[in-house]
Amino acid sequence: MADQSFLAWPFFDDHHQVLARDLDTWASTALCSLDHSDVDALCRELVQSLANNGWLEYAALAADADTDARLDVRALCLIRETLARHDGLADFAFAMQGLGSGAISLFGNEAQRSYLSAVRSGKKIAAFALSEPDAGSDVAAMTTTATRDGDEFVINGTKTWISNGGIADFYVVFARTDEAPGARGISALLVDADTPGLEIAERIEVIAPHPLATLVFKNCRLPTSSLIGDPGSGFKVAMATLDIFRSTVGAAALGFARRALDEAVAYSQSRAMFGGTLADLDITQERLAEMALDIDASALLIYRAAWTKDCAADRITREAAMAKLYATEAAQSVIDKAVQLFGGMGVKSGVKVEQLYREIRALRIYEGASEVQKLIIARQLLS
Ligand code: COS
Repeated sequence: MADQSFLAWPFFDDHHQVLARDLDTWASTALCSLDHSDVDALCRELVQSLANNGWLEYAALAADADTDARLDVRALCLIRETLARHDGLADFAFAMQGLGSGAISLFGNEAQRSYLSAVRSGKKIAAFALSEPDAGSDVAAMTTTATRDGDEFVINGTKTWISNGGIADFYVVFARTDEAPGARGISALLVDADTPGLEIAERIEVIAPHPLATLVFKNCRLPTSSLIGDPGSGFKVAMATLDIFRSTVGAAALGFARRALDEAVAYSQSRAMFGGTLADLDITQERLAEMALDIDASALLIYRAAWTKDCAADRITREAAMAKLYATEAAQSVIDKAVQLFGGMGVKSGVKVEQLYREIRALRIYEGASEVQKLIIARQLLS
């Protein structure tokens, strides 16, 4: 079992410690021999299995939650860290239920909140549709429009890199409603996947396979009741959602890194070399020490951000940016070191560290690339 001594840190309440241990026990059997040959089918199965075992109750608020109820960011991070350590697609399935419904948890009205029950029970798969071919890091440059026509919105435009695209039952779509130029003229809309005018234009294959697509909207009509939050507040809805889920991306990276370290420790102790084992070599010990240090530093930043959101501050833009930036970059380095320790075995298809090497890469890009996180941190320093 991976090191869980960090659960004694003062960031956590008793229920967090129980949650992390119970999930680890469940994941050790439920996620140990998954068949990844059909990712769409496996993703649907994982959503159902995560729901049946109660884990999705952390991904979205209850439909009838009190108005002051909040997502438990420490729990979200612990769950992503633990799932990522066992299986990247299980982490993905959990995370996207949360990110895809985050705007509804945070800003949804009573009717929209019924979707939260379906997300928690695995009956609906959620997706978050923000990025566009020419607007990824620069969200305010989006060109998809939602034009008011009587008591309807008409959406036209393209969204891309949409996780769960193709299998989602609904999308939270950000589109220009033009109350003002730039960031103040964007709104968030709840769009059912079967709405006429919404099409999956392309399924995108990536190095760590998961459902991903480009969506095209052609005169896609929605009732005005699809608006999530106030008209023109979409940029803030997106940023507030990302404030929560960015720390959890760091947590997933941490889970991948912990798994890489576990694999590296076990392999180096069993691999015979120069009359001893790989672990006897000073250079190996130096590598392992660097990996352990990076992991603890990442964990401290992630759980600092999560604790701050849960207990001390409404906005954690800087803390979340630091946690995501550091943990994803550090995990890439930890995993690369693990691959190097494995030698040729490290690049053999299907070996765990080879999978981790592919899985970590996108985390330095999505939900705000490392460069965007640096921009956010610097802006706060200079403001
Ligand atoms: N929470 C609430 N409001 C926020 C916020 C946050 N975390 N961050 C910014 N805002 C508000 C600002 O206060 C500002 O409001 P006012 O106009 O009332 O002052 C408004 O939103 C615009 O903010 P800003 O001027 O900083 O916006 P920019 O267009 O300069 O963009 C970055 C800032 C680059 C940080 C933003 O576009 C971003 O995060 N980009 C990455 C997006 C991303 O993660 N893409 C991946 C898609 S998901 S896979």
